[in-house]
Amino acid sequence: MRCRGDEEKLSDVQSAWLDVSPLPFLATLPAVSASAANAMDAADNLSATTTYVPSAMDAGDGWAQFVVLMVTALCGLVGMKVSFDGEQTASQDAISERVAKQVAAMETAETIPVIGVPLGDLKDRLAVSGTASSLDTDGLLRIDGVLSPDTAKALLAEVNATLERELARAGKGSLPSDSFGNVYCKGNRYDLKLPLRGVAEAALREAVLNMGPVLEKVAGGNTAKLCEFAALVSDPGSTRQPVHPDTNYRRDRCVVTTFVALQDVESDMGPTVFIPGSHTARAHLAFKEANEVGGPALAAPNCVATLRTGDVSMFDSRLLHCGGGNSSNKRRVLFYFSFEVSGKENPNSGFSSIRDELRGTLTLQDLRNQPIVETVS
Ligand SMILES: O=C(O)CCC(=O)C(=O)O
Repeated sequence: MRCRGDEEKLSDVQSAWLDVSPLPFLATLPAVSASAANAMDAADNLSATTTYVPSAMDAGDGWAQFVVLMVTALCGLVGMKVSFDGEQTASQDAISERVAKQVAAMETAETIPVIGVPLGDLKDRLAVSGTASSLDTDGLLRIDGVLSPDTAKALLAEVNATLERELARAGKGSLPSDSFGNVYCKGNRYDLKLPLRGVAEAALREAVLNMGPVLEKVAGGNTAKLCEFAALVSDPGSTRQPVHPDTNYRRDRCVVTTFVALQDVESDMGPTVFIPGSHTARAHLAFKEANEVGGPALAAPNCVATLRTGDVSMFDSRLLHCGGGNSSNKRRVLFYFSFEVSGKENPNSGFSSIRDELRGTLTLQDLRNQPIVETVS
């Protein structure tokens, strides 16, 4: 997902570097080192008053000078790689340290339940308004039974198969950004962008149809645009993320995100931790003032979103939250989608987790109106 952490920015740079990795050239070095030495000698012999003009490639020392240039470039690149590796380790260490301090700061905070509204209750207009207003006050709401067990099961199988295929496609290289989003604490954790077809499309339409009236209220009407469509996969051993908002503070809500459990999320599977009410200016200020590792924002009551299959946590993207560490032996998969609130600017619209061909193309209206193209059997 989400707010790009330092760790992610570094790994992006590193991936870019790996794309131009010089290592294959190293194998050819012994063969060219003699010419390089000759070229260096030649360079030493240049008089101080001589203006240096590179030789043509077909001149006697043209190739040798080329080799000198390559060696110099290689040394630079190897230096950069060593430096990036060091910086990335330092960044991961810094994140782990931040998480440890946050956990300590939250140790005495009360954990409160989020009461789920059963989907069936939302047939009533007043219930819709009441549920939607939790997003104003708490930045968080829960609706139970949004996806049918069959749809959730079929989508889980589809996500697992797509992830396997995409990881095989990436091989040993970095994960391609056309199918993976940024996520804090990678390694056993993936943000997999989904194509809008088959089971994934059917599941999106089913969820949007079921929650339509609430979504319409919280996202400023049916013109709200789909801006994220992906799955968060946390495998056993994935570590707790730092508490963060997905959008830095701004006065108005601009994005609403829905996490849907594709299997039961039990307490040892690293449920999402939310701090209700932390979407406000006061909470963001307190969070920043305490360097994001202490203070009243983290000491406030929090919710641990254990869910049953098909249940939903919906939250304002300014809300402070984090994915927990998965200490179980089960994979945790959340299907998720976000809508930009109509008329509000989404600062992350250029890089949020949605496949490029879908970015900015679908409204809530489109998804509520059009028929489900492929039903889940
Ligand atoms: O995994 C989760 O429960 C939440 C993930 C999250 O907040 C993030 O990746 O930004």
